[in-house]
Amino acid sequence: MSHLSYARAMDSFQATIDADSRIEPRDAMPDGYRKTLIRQIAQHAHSEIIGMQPEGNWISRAPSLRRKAILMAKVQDEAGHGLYLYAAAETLGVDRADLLDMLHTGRQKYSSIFNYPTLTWADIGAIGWLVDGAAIVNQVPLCRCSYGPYARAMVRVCKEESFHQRQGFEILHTLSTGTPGQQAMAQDALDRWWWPSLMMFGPPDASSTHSEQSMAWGIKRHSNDELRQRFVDMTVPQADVLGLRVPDDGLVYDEVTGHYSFTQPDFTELYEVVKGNGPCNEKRLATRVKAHEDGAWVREAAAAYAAKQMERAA
Ligand code: FAQ
Repeated sequence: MSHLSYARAMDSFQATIDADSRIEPRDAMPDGYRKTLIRQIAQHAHSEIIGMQPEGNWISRAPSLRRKAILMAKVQDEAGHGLYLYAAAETLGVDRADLLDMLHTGRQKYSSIFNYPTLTWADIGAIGWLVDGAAIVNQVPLCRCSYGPYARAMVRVCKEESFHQRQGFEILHTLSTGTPGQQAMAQDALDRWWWPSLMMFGPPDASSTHSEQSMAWGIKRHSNDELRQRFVDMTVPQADVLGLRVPDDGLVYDEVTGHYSFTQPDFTELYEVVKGNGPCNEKRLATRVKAHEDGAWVREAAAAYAAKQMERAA
């Protein structure tokens, strides 16, 4: 592309962003915009499929057939979200096999939250309520992301996350209105999942390397701290309904602003988990790599079948 046509293409990109319209796969876009989207969408897709593990671990131990059926459907939804997201990333010119390879070799990240263990059944409630709750707060604005395929994928994902959040709340509601032992189990799950859930929103704004540029490009619509605040404001009243105590002595509701002030999570823990030093990082990655290797014959069979079909059609 000549200098002049490149400059025109970039003007057209900027005009689309300024008009708050959508960029589509065939539109010209700056390299940085493409790279940022590939990074974020891939990390998001990886999170969805790694995120199947902490809950999948409880499918065989769910306390009733009804709970088992619901949990299986939820975990299956997460796999589906991964597929929509890998498909959205592929519209940017990358191959999902390469993205998976980057996940498996630690060159691309996935969400810190999935490196914590699910110790009791109440953790399944806490994941649905808090983790899917945080995912909704983060992802609803992504439905307005400037990149069309990502924004459209988010619409369906958010609808499903909404069901997931309610099922988690309902599990905890059952436990928190149950026996003293069940109530204690629900409280313990909230105590352990509260801080990692706040970390899901990423580093504080002052340390967020990508936020400013991503917001200028309309990829992110709100900063990490804005979304973290929104999550706290939404979740604390729900904890009250459950009769559970959010484990933060610094939590105060401000009548004037209409927001809660709250204690920030320990961000050194977030950085450590992201570096690979969380309680389950090694296990999650090893399980994922094994699943990929065990599934090689399925990919090979599908490719052989497709080749045979093409040969016949020719
Ligand atoms: N974990 O400059 P920023 C789900 C990295 S929901 C790991 O602020 P950015 C549903 C970040 O990549 C979870 N890494 O970055 C579900 C960057 O690293 P890099 C997935 C983190 O991108 C529920 C560096 O730190 N959701 O799966 C984390 O502007 C239940 C600097 O940070 C999404 O991915 C973290 N928590 O903002 C599934 C949503 N935070 O690449 C199963 C889409 C930050 O420079 C069960 N993503 N980092 O080396 C986003 O909205 C953004 O990417 C943020 C980070 C907000 C996560």
